[in-house]
Amino acid sequence: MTQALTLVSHLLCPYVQRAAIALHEKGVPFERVVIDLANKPQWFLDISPLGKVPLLKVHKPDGSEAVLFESNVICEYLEETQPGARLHPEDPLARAGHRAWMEFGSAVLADLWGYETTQDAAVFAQKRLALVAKFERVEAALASSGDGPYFAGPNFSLVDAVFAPVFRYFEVFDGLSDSHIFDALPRVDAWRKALAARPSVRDAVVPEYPRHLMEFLERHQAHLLTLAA
Ligand SMILES: N[C@@H](CCC(=O)N[C@@H](CS)C(=O)NCC(=O)O)C(=O)O
Repeated sequence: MTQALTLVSHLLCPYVQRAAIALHEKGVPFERVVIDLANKPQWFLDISPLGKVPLLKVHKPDGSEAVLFESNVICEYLEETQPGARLHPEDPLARAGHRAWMEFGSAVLADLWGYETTQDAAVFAQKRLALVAKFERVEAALASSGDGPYFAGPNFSLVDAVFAPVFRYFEVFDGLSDSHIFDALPRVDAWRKALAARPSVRDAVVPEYPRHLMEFLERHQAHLLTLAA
């Protein structure tokens, strides 16, 4: 049964991008409503238990509406209910492993938040090291998970949908000043390039995404900006 879907979004949010990528991969049409997190509308606060995006509004055939929050929960719901490409492995053990790496992607985003918002050079250096350590773990996981181009080999999965928005940040950051984070991580480097070329990944953000991210860095007076050549 088809149900109309609305993804409540923010232009930069990496968690929103997960759901948008999954929807694109499955070829499922959806409406996107973009809100300003600095000025959250009351209707959004009323339906978002944590005051966070993404939300997925599911319009039911009887006219009622359900609201899902938490990006990974939304992705799992889409996987269970929507037609199109399967984005999880069939094997339960492999599927559990993928879910674990999706969680790992959220831990990477927590370090990234500090990396991109801090004004402090020492905190920045510490977050950079934390990111390198996490990407080294990813490099090791890729070594045992297939020959690419995606996380588990030729088939795009939800782990790819989680990491693509992570890597997108570095397209902008490394344009300011090369972080060299991926220099010794050839598998991660090849993976991020394959993800950047994927249409669902490209289309998960507006073309003005780099400008919005630069404005975000300026609003935070981010240390990253001081590294620009
Ligand atoms: N665990 C949540 C995290 C979502 C999240 O942190 N969203 C951010 C934007 S990227 C947000 O809405 N923050 C609320 C705010 O900035 O006030 C998920 O996976 O959906």
